[in-house]
Amino acid sequence: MRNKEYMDVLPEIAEAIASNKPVVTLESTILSHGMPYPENVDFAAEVEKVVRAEGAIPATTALIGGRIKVGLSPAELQVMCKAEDVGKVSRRDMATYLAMKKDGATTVATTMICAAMAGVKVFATGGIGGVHRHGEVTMDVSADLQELKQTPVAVVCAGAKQILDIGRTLEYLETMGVPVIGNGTADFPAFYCRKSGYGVDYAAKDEAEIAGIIKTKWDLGLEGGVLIGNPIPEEYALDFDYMESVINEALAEADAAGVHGKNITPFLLAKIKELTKGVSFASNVQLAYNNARVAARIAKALCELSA
Ligand code: PSU
Ligand code: MN
Repeated sequence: MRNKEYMDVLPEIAEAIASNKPVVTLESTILSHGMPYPENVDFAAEVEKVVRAEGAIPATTALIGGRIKVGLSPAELQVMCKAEDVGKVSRRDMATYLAMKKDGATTVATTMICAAMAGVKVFATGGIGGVHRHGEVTMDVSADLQELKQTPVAVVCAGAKQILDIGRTLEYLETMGVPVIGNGTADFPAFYCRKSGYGVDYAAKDEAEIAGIIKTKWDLGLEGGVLIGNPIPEEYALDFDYMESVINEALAEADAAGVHGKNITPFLLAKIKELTKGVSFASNVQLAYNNARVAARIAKALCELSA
């Protein structure tokens, strides 16, 4: 494979990977299409600090000027946050964006691909994509789920937003053989809410246990990733029924506007922001910091296990 020819890894990250030091990958779609500018600039800097405070190295990924970037400079982070002419790149878009030298933000699926190519094993995000409501009719199933089946990266998330059919999302992951582990919880979280009403496969007591499961899966030669559901801190959690009403309104607006395909998730995220008048943004930021912290601890524990 010649994928390294397309990739720039920041020296600090390359050195850490080569010497078994903890690295945590972060995605850029959350910046370009999930958060408003300029608030996302502070978030982008702060989430990297959270990873460093735990003794790990942050590696935000993006496609810029025909190159896969693993680790962004402050100027490149700014490009992703401003998001002027920055597309949303999932697995199917990757080759086109690189060949056409278009700038693109990486989704969970694409960030996993970039991480695996670079040799990074742990990734922190906000929420994953999944089976959309009525997905059994529309066949709108995020490529994130297929990626978890095939690409060996552990993804720490706060579950999935109620914009999705969480039950079917978990069914899909079960079929694909993806372990769904709760960090100190038996409930798969629902992003703004600590519980979705659906269980995880195993409620791990801490990051060391999670690292043990990840290592064992890969030692066995089982392909693909591991999904870790890490609930939003109690003090930032929002009411489930309130979010349900907001999301139903957002879904009705999407329906009326005829939005579909790759635009539906960004459309719904923007609507939720608008309808909750920014309350949801504070929660979104805090859950992402919390995921970055836990991902850094898992990355450290994995390094210790393979030392
Ligand atoms: N869900 C969120 N916030 C996000 C996303 C999803 O709560 O920012 C982004 C992630 O990058 C995820 C992508 O990988 O949307 C999924 O998009 P789609 O449903 O089109 O696969
Ligand atoms: Mn989709």
